[in-house]
Amino acid sequence: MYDAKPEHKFTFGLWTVGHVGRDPFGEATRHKLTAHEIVHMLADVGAWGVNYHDNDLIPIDATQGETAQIKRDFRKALDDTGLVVPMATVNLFSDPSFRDGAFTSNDPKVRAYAVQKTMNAIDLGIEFGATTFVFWGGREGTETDAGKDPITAIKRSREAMNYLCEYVIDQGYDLRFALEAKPNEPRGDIYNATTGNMLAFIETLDHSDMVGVNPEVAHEQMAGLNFTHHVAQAMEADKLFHIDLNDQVPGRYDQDYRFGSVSIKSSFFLVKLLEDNGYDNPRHFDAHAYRSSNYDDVKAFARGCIRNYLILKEKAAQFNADAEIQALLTEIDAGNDTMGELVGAYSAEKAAALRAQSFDRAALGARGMPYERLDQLTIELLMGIR
Ligand code: GLT
Ligand code: MN
Ligand code: MN
Repeated sequence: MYDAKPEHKFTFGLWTVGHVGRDPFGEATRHKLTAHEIVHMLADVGAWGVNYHDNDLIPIDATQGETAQIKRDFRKALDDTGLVVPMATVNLFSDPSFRDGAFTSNDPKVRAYAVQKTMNAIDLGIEFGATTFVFWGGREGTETDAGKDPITAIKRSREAMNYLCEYVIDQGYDLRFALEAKPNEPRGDIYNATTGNMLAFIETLDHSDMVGVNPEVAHEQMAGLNFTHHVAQAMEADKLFHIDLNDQVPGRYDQDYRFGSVSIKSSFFLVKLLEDNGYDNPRHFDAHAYRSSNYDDVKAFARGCIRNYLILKEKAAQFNADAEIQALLTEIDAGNDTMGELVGAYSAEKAAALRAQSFDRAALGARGMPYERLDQLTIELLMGIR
């Protein structure tokens, strides 16, 4: 019951189960695992794939010899376990050279280094089969707007993305980009703070067709926003290339909790949205275990992410099959197409007919809306008594 299958496309990053528990106030509480060990742990919990930043796999100062050895070990772990690498990304936030941004830095040398590092990270992703490349610009922002012009920042981001799209096309790679928004942390404020910002930005790119989004639950919830609505906008625009699943108490620092562990109801509506609409890209858990966990408990964490998704998927199917719930939905839905002669696609005739129409405002305002009943049924279903 609730076991992962390849078609679920459950993935974890090396940095997720490999998180050593370091936080701004304290040192590591777990020893560092090798990529090889992480891949085996992920295979044990039933994951389909593993993702990485360039420097999760290859330390930034590794020699050529070390790099070759790491790649051999990683390849062997993938071969031994059957795990795939669907996504890769680049670390443009840890090194002090990126302390004031990478693509949006005021220093042209830093911007050039960031683009070079990304080209190398793209090559490293392609080498292990990645077809999606994520951009999370953790340092692309400010603590004070005195020193950076936000309009210039948008232009610099665009220039970098256009360059890198051309690079991918030039190399003949089969790779799409997925942009990940976050409102703040580690910067005071991060540019393109929400998935909606990213969607608007993408439309201004030269190759917008190859660029989509990678929304993360915690990042919209940190800002107190409805994550499901953001994901819906991305899906409707055919831009949901990837998704970072985790959980988060709104208004806090980025907690990256186990998926489904905090906000059961909104996680349910998210899973329902994804499943009802045939989402078929990776389901990536970008989360990490509590700092108090040892590696046995980290495994429990990873299994919990998977189980919670699959339990909520089952609940979504139950919701769709529940006669009482469906009857209420039919009652609520007053018919989408019944005013088609007045609205829908505009024509001068329709506008004239609409103007001539009179509406019974009192009747419209008095129509019953049994959302309390519907929500209570949803809650009872989620609490397991339906
Ligand atoms: C980092 C961040 C995540 C991003 C990762 C990809 S790194 O852990 O908090 O949200 O998805 O760069
Ligand atoms: Mn993320
Ligand atoms: Mn996060």
